[in-house]
Formats: sequence, structure tokens, C-alpha cells
Amino acid sequence: MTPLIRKIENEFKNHFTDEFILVKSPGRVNLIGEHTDYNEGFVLPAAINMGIVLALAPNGLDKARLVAMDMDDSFEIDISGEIPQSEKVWPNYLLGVVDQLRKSGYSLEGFDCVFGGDIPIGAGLSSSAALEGGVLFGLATLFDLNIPPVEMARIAQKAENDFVGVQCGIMDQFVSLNGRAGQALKLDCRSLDHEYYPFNNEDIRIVLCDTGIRRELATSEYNIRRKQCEKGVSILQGVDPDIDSLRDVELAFLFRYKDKLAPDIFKRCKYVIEENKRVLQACSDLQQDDLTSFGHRMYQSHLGLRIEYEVSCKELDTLVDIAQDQAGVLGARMMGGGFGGCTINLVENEQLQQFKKQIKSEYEQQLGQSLSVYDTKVSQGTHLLTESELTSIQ
Ligand code: GAF
Repeated sequence: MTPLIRKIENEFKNHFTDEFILVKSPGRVNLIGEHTDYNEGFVLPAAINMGIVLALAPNGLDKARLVAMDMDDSFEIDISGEIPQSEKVWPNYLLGVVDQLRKSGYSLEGFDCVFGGDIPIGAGLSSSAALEGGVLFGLATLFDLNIPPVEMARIAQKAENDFVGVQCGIMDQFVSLNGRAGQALKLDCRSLDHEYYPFNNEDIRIVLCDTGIRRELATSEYNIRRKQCEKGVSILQGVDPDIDSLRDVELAFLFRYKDKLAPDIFKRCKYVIEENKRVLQACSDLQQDDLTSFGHRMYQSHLGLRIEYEVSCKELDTLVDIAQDQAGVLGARMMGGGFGGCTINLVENEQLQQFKKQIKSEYEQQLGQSLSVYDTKVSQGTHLLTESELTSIQ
């Protein structure tokens, strides 16, 4: 982060002025609770130390002037009227937020923004949510918008749904904005009630193994899974009209009406119902500091995603299989939408170096591909860079 912040500051001064605010907005891991957010279920993510840094200032014009430092690209647009989508992809993450803020009744003026980060793009670590949350938080600060935290998450999600055009749930934006250092966030994606659970055991590390695989399929299959879950709900509603989402369905009920559902719909529903339960049980594990049991649930989650929800792939399965045989690994699973990206692994500190070495070499040996491994920390959600964060880099 240190050189990154310096570069952002210099870049902002080169393009614009010497006065600006600096916002840090994190990526996220999801410990457990995958594909449950859009089913009004539970998730247990955490913000991480990899993220995006943004410098922002009002410019007194009716324009957004944007610089994407890592892409060596810039974009300028009049924001006094209706904002059109850009043909380039990256400006839409920022413009979508401006558009949503306006539609939610907040007024803002022109601004300049330079951003850059250290989150690998497309790895399932939510670089897009970090960018949306970062620009939203920055604009709320610049223009004193006073937006409650839960509404911030809704606005960022809506920017992605309506302007970027990705039908994601709310997990990524919510945790990027509201995460806390050393704590996992349990989110009820129906009510948006949330609680924090300690995740700061110094003997355990969160290690991400990045397959490097980025598949277009991820978006189309994501939308198909959403539809399949909706289909399951609509059939089950025929039996019990009080059912609003899979969150309301017990496993015994699902089995009772199995014959009404096509086999793939049944499997998707079963996975979501079981995964919701796992999240609640995993939260109890954290309260009891039982990371061994927590880790087992991660393996079960992966199995469900692989066999029943069918969003895994050879590379992710290989990584989980290798991890499972390693000393000091408590749990491992694919993370995020699936079909590529990362696995998340809970690894004992003492075995960390050995784990990294072994998983890289076995993965390369089995699949002939190289593997990137990131050792992450559970960190604070989107915030203004503090004096101490800035002085520590003088
Ligand atoms: C992606 C989406 F953006 C999230 O909302 C969530 O659905 C996740 O996939 C799967 O759990 O990250």
C-alpha cells in the first residue's frame, strides 16, 4: 500500500490540485455463505488489507474527471444532466455511483478522482465493490451527504446492478464498506441486520490461492443459478404461499416436495438451504473459538458448490483437494461466484511457508499452470486514510 498511496498522491497533484482527500476501500474474502446473498440468506465475509486507494476533490465544474492509474487511462464527462453509460468498462463503476446518488435524492457537484489498487482484478476479491464503495464514501465525505452505512451498501449495489449491469447480491458492497479489522461480518441479506464475530486468532492465517482463471461463463452461469433458485421458490410457493425465498424453506420440506422440482432445481435449492445453516453454525464456531469445526464447514461448503450448485471447476477442486491433504490446513473452499478466481484457506501460522511451497508445486505439477498465493489480513472497511496510516509511510 505505501508506494501505492504515494503514487496516487503524486498523480492527483500532477493532474489536478494539491488538496484532496484520500480514501482506502478494501476487497473482501467470504469465509462461508456462498450464493446465499441473492437468496435472502446469510453470509460471513470480511474486508481485507488488499484494496483500492482513491484521491478525490471537488472541481467546481459540472464534470467528473477520472483517472485510472493502473490502466494508465482517463475519462471526463459532464454530470449536470442524465449520465450515459460509458463504452469503456471501468468508468461505469464510478458513474453508476453518481447516477444512483442522484436517483436516491442526494445532490453533488463536479469532482476529480484518481484511483489505483493492489487487488487482482477478476480474482473474486471484489475489486469492483471496493471501487464503488470507495467513490461513494469519497463523494459522501466531499459533499457532506450523511448517508447511513446500510444505505451506502444499497446504493453501491444498485450502481452495479443498474449501471454496470451485473446482477450481484449485496454481500460484496456491504462488507467492503462496513468491514472491521479482526472481525468477520455476519449479514442477514434479507433484513440487512449485521453482527461482527472475532476473527483475529494470531495462529491462523487466511491464505488465498488464485487460479488465474477468469471466465466469461461466470456471469452467465451466475444469472442461471439465480433463475434456478427463483424457479424453485415459485414452485414451493405453490405448496406454501408464505415462502418468499429459500431462506424460508426447511430441508425436510424440500425433500417432501422433491418430486415437484426438476433434479437440477432440487440440487440448487438443497445447497442454498444447507449453506444458510452452515453460516449460522460457523458463527457459533467462532463464538466458541472452534476453528477446527469452522474449517470442516468450509470443506462441506465447497462440496456443495462443486456437486450440487455446480459452480466450481477443475482448478478450484484441485486446489481444495491439495489443501485438504496438507498439514496445518483447517479448511478450504472456492470463494465468490465460481468457475475460476480464488480458493480461501485457513492455515496454521507455523505451517504457512510449507503450505505455500507445497500447494504451488503440486498445482503446477498436476495442472501445468502457475499459482499466485496471497496471505491476507482481516481489515477495516472503507475509510479516510488516517494520519497514522499516512505518517507511517513518510
Ligand atoms: C459474487 C457476487 F457479487 C456476490 O453478490 C455473491 O453472490 C457471490 O458472487 C457468491 O456468493 O461475488
